[in-house]
Amino acid sequence: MPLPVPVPPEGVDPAWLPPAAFRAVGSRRTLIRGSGPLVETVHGEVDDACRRFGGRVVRDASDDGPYDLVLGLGADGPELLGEEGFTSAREGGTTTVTASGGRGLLYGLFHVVRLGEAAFTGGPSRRTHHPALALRMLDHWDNVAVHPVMGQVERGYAGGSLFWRDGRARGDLDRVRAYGRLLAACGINAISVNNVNVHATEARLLTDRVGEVAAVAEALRPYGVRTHLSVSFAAPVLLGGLSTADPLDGAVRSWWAEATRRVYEAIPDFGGYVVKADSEGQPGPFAYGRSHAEGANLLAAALEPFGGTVHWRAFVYDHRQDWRDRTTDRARAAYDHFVPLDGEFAANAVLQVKHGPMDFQVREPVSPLIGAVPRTRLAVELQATQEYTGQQRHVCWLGPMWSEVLRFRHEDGTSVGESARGGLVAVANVGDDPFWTGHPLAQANLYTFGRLAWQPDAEPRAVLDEWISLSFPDAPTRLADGLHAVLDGSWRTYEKYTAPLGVGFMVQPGHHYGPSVDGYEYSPWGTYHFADRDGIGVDRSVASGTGFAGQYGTPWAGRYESPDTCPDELLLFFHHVPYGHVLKSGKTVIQHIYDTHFEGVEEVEEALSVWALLAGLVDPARHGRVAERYEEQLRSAREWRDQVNSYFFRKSGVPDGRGRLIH
Ligand code: GCW
Repeated sequence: MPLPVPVPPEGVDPAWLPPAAFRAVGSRRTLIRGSGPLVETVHGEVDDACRRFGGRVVRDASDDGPYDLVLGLGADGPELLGEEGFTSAREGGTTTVTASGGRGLLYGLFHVVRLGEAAFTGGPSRRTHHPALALRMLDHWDNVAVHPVMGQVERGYAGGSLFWRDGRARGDLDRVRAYGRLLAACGINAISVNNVNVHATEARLLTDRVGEVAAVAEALRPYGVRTHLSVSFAAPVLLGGLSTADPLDGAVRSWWAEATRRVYEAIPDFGGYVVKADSEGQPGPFAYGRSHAEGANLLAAALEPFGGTVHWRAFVYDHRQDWRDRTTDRARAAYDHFVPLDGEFAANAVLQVKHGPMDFQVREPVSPLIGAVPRTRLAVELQATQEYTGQQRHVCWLGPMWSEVLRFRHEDGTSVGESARGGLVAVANVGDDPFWTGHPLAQANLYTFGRLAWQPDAEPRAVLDEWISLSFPDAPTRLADGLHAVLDGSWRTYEKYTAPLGVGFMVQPGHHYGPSVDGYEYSPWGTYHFADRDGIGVDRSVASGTGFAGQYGTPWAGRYESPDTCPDELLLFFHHVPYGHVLKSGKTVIQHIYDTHFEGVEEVEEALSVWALLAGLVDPARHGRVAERYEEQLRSAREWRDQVNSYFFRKSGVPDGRGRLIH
């Protein structure tokens, strides 16, 4: 029986799957071959499209066509295709998608949907598609119970959670089903459903409340999305009443084995655990004098009989640092903790590393840990939720940043995308907001993440084109151009009016929105810029600084070591330089700060007026929401400009070379 297409509740935005995106498929004759749950999903999709657009769908034909589209499970080189790959071919007027697994067929259907009419034209062709990375995952930092400081979703800017409200499962699974469908359409195949900071209520999802997770898993399964759970390393103590959570303790091992067996009883295709241990106050193996490999392997052993994976986060650093202590450098921490453990992790343990060494700033170098653990399965973690990039009140399309990260090559020539054998993960940016992502244009980040996880070397602008043509199926060129105009450069614009040259932070402490140049300067978090009257930046060189630059191989260690060879955009991440230091651009650091801050605001003004001209081409609700957020972005960008420029003018006493007003 074809599975009916999930209908999101009234008023919820269709995002990149509006009915019109299915016109090309829905107006044709389609044959579907094969059986299995995901084939029913595919059938349901095509059926729904045909009802709208007048086409016809036949299952396992006795009737012999001709067909415009054949979607089938089959032995078309399945050994090459795996569970998720597919071939697409065109021959004699028929487009054929063949996959050896249900997920592959589903991805093949969405491939045809993306191509639209183009899928049904042109001469003979044949292409094989498979994802570069087997795991393409979103981590939800959703709390089950509302946290007094962090709310329902930690660092969430899109309303409440899709799964939980006020301490319990929300139950409206139609929305979750519709979510799974959106995820499948951009290639995402896994999510974790709760915050990595596991509080008391959330901890119980592992045991007596696992049924609530099972319900979410069931809603997502028809779209090929597997469910994972964040767990507390202290669960044996918190939930099992044991006196220890020591990973080498026999009772602890049995407790995890039994708890995990029960999870699989409830969720047979459960993906595994995500763990934040010994990080920002979460419990971990250090309390027992054990290593993080011993900690991770404990959970890996419990998951192994069922084919599950533990995602062990590498975000381990001293968050109670004394700002006076110049010997501790937070940027070094992940590498220092985990490189010595390379080779010690179980085969089903994945080390999940943030893409930069600090914490999702608008500009950071690539984490040196990513290139330094060849014997460890590694996942790279990005942040789609815009904690430090405007909190979904500012437009900041992260495609170009992520693409730079994924294409970066460490010494052995392997790109970050290739190193991420354990998958690509993003912290989710969605919630129960009618537009899913708070800012309607932030949907582009979610879509882009999925597509880059499928193909890390994809051209981000081409991905944006896909997002535009799916989300706005009848877009005139003027709309597509306008969307590119406001999105393409938005990350660089955001960078211009916020913290300069890779120095990071300068945000208001706690909630991290808006400027506060010294907000974290004397805090315990290890995030300092060291500005004084003469200069700014963090000396992370080997010669005179913290030695962080030496964690890279060739050529990066050498390049980052000297201010003469360090790329401008990372200069203040690696060096403390005088305000008069001349950048490769030919400008002094201080003049660069002034210029970029003025430019950043001008670019927001420009984007705002481009957006205004698109009224009438975008539906009024969406247009209005974006217009409203632009007003706030502009207000905030001006605040950033004026605070940053005034701060550095007052510190340095150097006037703006162009004589503009600085307060
Ligand atoms: O970026 C920081 C956030 C925390 C988050 C932490 C992490 C979930 O400010 O809110 O905690 O990173 O990645 O664990």
